[in-house]
Amino acid sequence: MTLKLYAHPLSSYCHKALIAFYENDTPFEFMLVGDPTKTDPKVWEEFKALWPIGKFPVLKDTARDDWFVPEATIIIEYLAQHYPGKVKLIPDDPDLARRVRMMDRFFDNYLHTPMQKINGDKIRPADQRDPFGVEGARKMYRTALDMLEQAIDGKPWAMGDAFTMADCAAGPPLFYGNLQTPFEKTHPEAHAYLKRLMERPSYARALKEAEPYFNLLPK
Ligand SMILES: N[C@@H](CCC(=O)N[C@@H](CS)C(=O)NCC(=O)O)C(=O)O
Repeated sequence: MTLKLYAHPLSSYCHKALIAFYENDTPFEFMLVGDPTKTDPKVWEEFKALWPIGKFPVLKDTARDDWFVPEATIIIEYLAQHYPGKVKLIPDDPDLARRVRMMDRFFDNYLHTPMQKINGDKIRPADQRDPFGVEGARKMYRTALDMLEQAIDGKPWAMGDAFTMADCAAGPPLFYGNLQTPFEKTHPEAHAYLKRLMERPSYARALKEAEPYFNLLPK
């Protein structure tokens, strides 16, 4: 297989990249990392050599001199450029593309980062928790959700009728954020959007693959 994706099925940023793969049925090999009991040590070494930062997903393209591509957004950009499919996750129009990238940053920075902070704090030892940081993360998540509630305004997807990279970015932090603090009652539009995302076959598939690992989620 030409494309190798170093990823874990439970990881929210891997979901973002997986949605892009599944939207266009792009073939790839899933290289499991991040599970000490199941990760092949050779795969882990390969992954750490590629990207010592140690965060997944990371893509390796063996058809292009083993180019490696870290960061979910950049992986989606790479697929759009080198392995385009029927669903154009980055529009051709430069202004539309810039708006998609802006929404991608919005979802990553103001929903995804706070969601990770809140979850990450739960698995810290009790004496190393960061209530001040978590409080800030909750406020940021809530502000971004308020903005999304207004912005989505009955649109099927973040940018309107077209499903784009912005929707790949939106699904995971909304899904995990809603598990932390359900928002169906407080943010019905954002919740209906999450439901559409979860029913979309690409994200439904990524979630199905994550199911066996849900027991590992911090309570
Ligand atoms: N900026 C990265 C973030 C990736 C990230 O945070 N990945 C998490 C999983 S969702 C991870 O690798 N966690 C493992 C670790 O930090 O050791 C991206 O956009 O892909």
